[in-house]
Amino acid sequence: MSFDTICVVGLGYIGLPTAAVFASRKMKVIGLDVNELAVEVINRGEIHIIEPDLDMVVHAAVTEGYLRATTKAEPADAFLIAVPTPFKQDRQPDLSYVEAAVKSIAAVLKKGDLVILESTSPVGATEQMAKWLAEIRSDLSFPETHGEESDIRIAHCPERVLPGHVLRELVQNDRVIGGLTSKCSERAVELYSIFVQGKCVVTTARTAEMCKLTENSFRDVNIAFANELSMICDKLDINVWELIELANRHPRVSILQPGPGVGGHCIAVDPWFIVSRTPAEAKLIRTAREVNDSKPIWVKEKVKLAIGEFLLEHPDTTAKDVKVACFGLTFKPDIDDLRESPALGIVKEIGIMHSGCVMIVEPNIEKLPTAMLNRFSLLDAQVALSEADVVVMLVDHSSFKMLPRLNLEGKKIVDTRGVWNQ
Ligand code: SAJ
Repeated sequence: MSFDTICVVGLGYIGLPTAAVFASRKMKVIGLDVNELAVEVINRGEIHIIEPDLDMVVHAAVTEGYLRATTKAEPADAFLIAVPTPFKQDRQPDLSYVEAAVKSIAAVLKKGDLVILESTSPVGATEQMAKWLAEIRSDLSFPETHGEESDIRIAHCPERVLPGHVLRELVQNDRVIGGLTSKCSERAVELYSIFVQGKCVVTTARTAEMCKLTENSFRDVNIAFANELSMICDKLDINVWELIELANRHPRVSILQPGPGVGGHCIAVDPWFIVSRTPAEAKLIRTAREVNDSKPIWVKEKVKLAIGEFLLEHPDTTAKDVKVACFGLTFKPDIDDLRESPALGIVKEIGIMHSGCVMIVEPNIEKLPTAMLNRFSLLDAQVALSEADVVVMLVDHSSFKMLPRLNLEGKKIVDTRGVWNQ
């Protein structure tokens, strides 16, 4: 049985591109979201998030009539849940958005439907999702009680796309598909085969959940290693960028790059889902999180030292006169996303710690968040460089790498990304 209508619940950074890609394959797609504004924007053929080329794909999908957004659940043959899964204050996973999403579709479910959890989730979340549905729809049977004969098929298929490359990676990446039964997996493979060119690899739901958490924890641990090296090298007066470049010449060594800390919505969150389930065992994963979380504080201290050194070298100057220029606010290079950005946190801290002028250079945004307007000014790179006494490099945007080094002479430099490492 093929799919007639697909419903994507949650039209954010994952849900909207996924909905648009299904629609681009001429599938009838309903996008369900609680955000009325987002629904309105999408139904105009526009987008409310930033992702290269997504505007064109959504525009085509909406104008051709394949994609429609709504705030009210409608019947479909497959439901993909792509809502946020943050953690709570105590770093325990917060599944309240998944619960709300599942409850919003429960009433329209019918025999034969497939429900997929795409959101990154702690181990056991897919089983929990099935339980929530079963509690509401006791007239339907679910895999936990009816196995392969269940009315509703349930699977976990974590998204794995890299922000900035979502449309390409959605199609090309392999997918890990963990059904609660084999038939659940088979049905989910059928669904993703509509657009996925990579392999759809089948496993259990728990393994699929752990697989996604493992991928992001692997990256977090490796970035923590690089960040720890950067702090060690700073103490030992060694250029960490040169060190990594040299060590990576070994055929079996591939160290990642240090930075101001780890940002984004996934890598700084997902490892805690493992720690929360197995706190006694997940020692390395927890420590890596702590190392990466401590890096912005270390950077702030470096800036404080740099300001102090500048003052020592310029005895006639007071702290109020020292101008600091911060390069980059986003959570990684060449994007415009400020959410969970260590650079943003560091800049705000500098604004509190330092009494003088703090300039910001961020070529990927047009204006600063309103709350920052009073304290900071957004300037062109050349202007900020010529004015600054202390230069803080926080994000290695491509355009920053082209800045002439000559302009740095006489300035104190804190380079967290190795852009000026020579
Ligand atoms: N970072 C470093 N040094 C590095 C690499 C990254 O400091 O060498 C920093 C970045 O600057 C950024 C943070 O880590 O602040 C995360 O950036 P990222 O590019 O590593 O990852 P995300 O958060 O954009 O996307 C990750 C990806 N996961 C992996 O690469 C294992 C993506 O494939 C996932 O789909 C995504 O998380 C997600 O949604 O889970």
